[in-house]
Amino acid sequence: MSTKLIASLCPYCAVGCGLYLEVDKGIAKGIEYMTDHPACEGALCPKGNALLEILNHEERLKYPLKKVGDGFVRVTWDEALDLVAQGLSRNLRKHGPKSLGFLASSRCNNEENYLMQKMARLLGSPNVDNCARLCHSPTVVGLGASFGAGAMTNNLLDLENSKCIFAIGTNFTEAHPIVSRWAQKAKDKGAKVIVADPRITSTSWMADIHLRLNPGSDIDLLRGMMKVILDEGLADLEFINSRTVGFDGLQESLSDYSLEEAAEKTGITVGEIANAARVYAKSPASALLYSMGITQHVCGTDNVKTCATLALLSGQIGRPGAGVWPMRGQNNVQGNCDMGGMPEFYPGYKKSADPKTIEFFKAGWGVTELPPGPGLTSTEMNDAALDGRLKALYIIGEDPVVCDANVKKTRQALESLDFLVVQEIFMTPTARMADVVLPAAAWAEKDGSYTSMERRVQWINKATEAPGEAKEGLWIICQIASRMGLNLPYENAAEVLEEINRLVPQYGGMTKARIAKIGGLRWPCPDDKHPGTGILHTERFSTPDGKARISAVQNTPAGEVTSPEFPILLTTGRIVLQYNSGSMTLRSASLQERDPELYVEMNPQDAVELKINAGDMIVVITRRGQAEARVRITEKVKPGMVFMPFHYHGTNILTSDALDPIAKIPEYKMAACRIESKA
Ligand SMILES: Nc1nc2c(c(=O)[nH]1)N[C@H]1C(S)=C(S)[C@@H](COP(=O)(O)OP(=O)(O)OC[C@H]3O[C@@H](n4cnc5c(=O)[nH]c(N)nc54)[C@H](O)[C@@H]3O)O[C@H]1N2
Ligand SMILES: Nc1nc2c(c(=O)[nH]1)N[C@H]1C(S)=C(S)[C@@H](COP(=O)(O)OP(=O)(O)OC[C@H]3O[C@@H](n4cnc5c(=O)[nH]c(N)nc54)[C@H](O)[C@@H]3O)O[C@H]1N2
Ligand code: SF4
Ligand SMILES: [Mo]
Repeated sequence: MSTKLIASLCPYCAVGCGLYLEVDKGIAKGIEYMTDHPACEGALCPKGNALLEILNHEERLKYPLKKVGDGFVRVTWDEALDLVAQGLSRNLRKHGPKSLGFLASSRCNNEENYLMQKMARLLGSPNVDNCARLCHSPTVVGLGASFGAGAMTNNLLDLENSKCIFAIGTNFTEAHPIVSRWAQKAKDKGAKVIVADPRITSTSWMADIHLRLNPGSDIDLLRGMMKVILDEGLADLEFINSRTVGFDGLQESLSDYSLEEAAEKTGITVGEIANAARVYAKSPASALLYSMGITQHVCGTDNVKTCATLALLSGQIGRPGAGVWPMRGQNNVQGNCDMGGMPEFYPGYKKSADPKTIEFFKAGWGVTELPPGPGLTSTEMNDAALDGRLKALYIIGEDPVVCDANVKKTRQALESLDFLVVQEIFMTPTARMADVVLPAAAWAEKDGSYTSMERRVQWINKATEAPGEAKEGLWIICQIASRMGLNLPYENAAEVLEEINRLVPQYGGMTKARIAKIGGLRWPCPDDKHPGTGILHTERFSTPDGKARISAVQNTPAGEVTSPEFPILLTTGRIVLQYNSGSMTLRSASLQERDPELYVEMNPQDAVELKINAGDMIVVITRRGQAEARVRITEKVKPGMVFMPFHYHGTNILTSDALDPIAKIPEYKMAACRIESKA
């Protein structure tokens, strides 16, 4: 038998499940479960199980393409790379380095992302961002401000030690299915589960207490819980005194806040809020899990800070089973942010606006000039393209034409660019707009490391051959860089990792040999003897003075509220069998079977009022546009609100691009809409 088993990772979500690929002559023929993988113990969710349908898909991009008229023609790599270098250089010369933008891919490995941001900055552009902008940018800045590190404080296995799991704005049973194993283990050992979500979800089915709050009222809920904790003497004063600052401000801001007010704003009862507060604060170890229901609001950063504050107030952090679990999205979004794929930070979360950072990297990279930040976020790049400040954009593995909020605007922004290059594994709606499309090797076809939501850094080796002439991202970036006169002389990912080890303190001891072992290592891992870190902030927080920041913020109203013209609240999110833009999962026949098209979930009461039947095609209309969807009538959504998954190409025509002023994340979770029968 010539079949080999090669260790790999699932390329979808940030749980970071391991698996073996059965490879024969460079082609993956099957999957073998990796039962000794610490985070997944051999389990995979349906997307992981179906990944070969994608890796071996006939529509994978195989050749470089250039736009001619409305279509594309195949070109050689030489021509494609020359075109890219010319497109970027032309604008650099004419309009300066700030006219260039770069989107790094959280589906790609650390080494590719490190090089992408390095190239951007060596060219003089501070404008590099990634999909964390649409996702956990409030975590990076909000949790970063509260604890000094914007990462999961504990780890997935440690969830088993929790006696209370408070899941707010996360539907982990669908979005991170394998996390359910750890939550279930905790539940089996007696943990109480509290879920705060406006919808009934498969996660809320797991709950002992389901707080079905009004969308956008999380700060009111959390403040209500804090009020109970303070009034009933459940605050951990010893912890507060020794390890935090800002408590007085919180006390003062809650002094005239009442539970009745919290109940009115959230739509849940005083009794439910008090009960949840008691269970959370009294349990010997409480985990607070949160995700997009918290971050994707105009008050996303404040939401995150308030979650952090609840944990601090109750002393529910820094111990086994007690901490804050931001449920990061993409397989390498944690790593992309760690590698400096954000305009606010150089690698290792060194602030781009700090002159010391610039000096550090000038020395580290051996150059005399580097652009200070913060540069443009991805959401700001759209505005900059529209008003002529941004002229050229290099996108690796992102599909903003499907995934941005208010995609009509994104389309116009991309149309107004002088030059767009997209590096992809499939022809996406975004790639279709490009001047040049570069075919990339997918995860199994290249070496490199990925950092999961629990800070777990795992190296995988190339297992299979890329289709046609598709190339590794590392090679492509270095080729473009050298054509633009930069010196990025890396032969392979291992060399890039060595530089990361030198310049990113959290990754100091993450050598290839160590992280290639099954399960890798969790950062911080400062040197090559360090065993990695399972739980952060056990003794001190990562802030300069070692203390956490308690914040006292009030709720802000949504960017868009319902009106007689748009009387229904539209919220959007995920379903288990589809993934983000669907560029991969919509191509998988087995995943496509259950939910083949865009649908909208509506409460029976609204359906009666609007004279709509299950299965009807209807039109959902917002201030930005309209989309057709098939109706599903269900109690899962409350009256007056509808839910649409965003994996199909209509939803984001509708969504609101109102931004959180700090993190610049759009408010995907709240738009006002109207529903009409299809004429
Ligand atoms: N199957 C699948 N898995 C995925 C993805 C995918 O596309 N498909 N994407 C990955 C990515 S990139 C990410 S970021 C994660 C995201 O994972 P999640 O954040 O868990 O996913 P969402 O469905 O966007 O939102 C979570 C929940 O927030 C609730 N919610 C909405 N508004 C509010 C609110 O105002 N308050 C509260 N408390 N809750 C609210 C929604 O009803 C929803 O159930 O998933 C990752 N995993
Ligand atoms: N309405 C609504 N919209 C949302 C959200 C929501 O909750 N509601 N959530 C937002 C969130 S949290 C996120 S993270 C974004 C996600 O937005 P995107 O990051 O744009 O979504 P993906 O589909 O993950 O896009 C990744 C692309 O990378 C490609 N790819 C995969 N592997 C590789 C590789 O190895 N190399 C290269 N070059 N390409 C590769 C895939 O084909 C895919 O097209 O969507 C956001 N949009
Ligand atoms: S939970 Fe996430 S990483 Fe694990 S198999 Fe499913 S999609 Fe892949
Ligand atoms: Mo995400």
